[in-house]
Amino acid sequence: MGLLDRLSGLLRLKKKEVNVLCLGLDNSGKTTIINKLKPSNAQSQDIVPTIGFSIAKFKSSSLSFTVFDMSGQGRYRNLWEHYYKEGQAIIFVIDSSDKLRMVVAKEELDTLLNHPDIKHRRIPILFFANKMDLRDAVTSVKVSQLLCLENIKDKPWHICASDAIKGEGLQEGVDWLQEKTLHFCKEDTLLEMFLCPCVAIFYVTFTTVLCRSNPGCEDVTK
Ligand SMILES: Nc1nc2c(ncn2[C@@H]2O[C@H](COP(=O)(O)OP(=O)(O)OP(=O)(O)O)[C@@H](O)[C@H]2O)c(=O)[nH]1
Ligand SMILES: [Mg+2]
Repeated sequence: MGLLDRLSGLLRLKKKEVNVLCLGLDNSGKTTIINKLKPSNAQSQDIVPTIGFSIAKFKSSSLSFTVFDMSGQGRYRNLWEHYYKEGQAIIFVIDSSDKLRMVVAKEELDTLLNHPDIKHRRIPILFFANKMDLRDAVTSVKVSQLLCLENIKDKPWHICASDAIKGEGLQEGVDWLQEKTLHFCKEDTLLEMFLCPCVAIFYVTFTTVLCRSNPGCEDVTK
């Protein structure tokens, strides 16, 4: 990110950008959810299974999200870890009606949580217990129990029941994600607000001292 971008971010002229990883088994509804979060004129009418991954963008009131929509198919899941370092937040989607594969979803979640690029970070994780409209769907409380979410102690997490086709439950999730991500951005901003003047003072002092010790030099700070 360039200096101008950072300055406009600090002055709130531009929405802060956040990279989000969207993970979960194939057919859980990741792409449908992300599509629904885009403005209606940017939404696609035709959702097809994701090959590899795709990048999408959507905005909330204060943030601009860049989403890495990863394919959940078994043969592509080994791609996920290559993007863990980039991610500042995670959306993990579960098909609440797919009881048979809930154990596979839990295995993938456990592998994610134990990965060295994720394990020691307080990265926020938003879970969507999706497909709530289907008759076989279990409640979000049950999904939470089946995935043992209460064992996640070192990361902020939240689970929302959703119906991605109708768009129900998505806004609640994005509001939570925004609040948690802004919390981390504020820490960054405070650091930047402290560091920027320090770097400027150091630069001026350093160039002044350098010029004084070199009589032929024009004082660049004037
Ligand atoms: N009934 C119902 N169907 C849904 C819901 N969300 C998604 N679907 C359907 O589930 C299917 C898979 O949705 P996708 O969004 O492609 O799933 P995905 O998780 O992106 O799948 P991969 O890209 O293969 O990893 C599509 O037919 C969607 O229409 C939902 O909340 N309710
Ligand atoms: Mg997809």
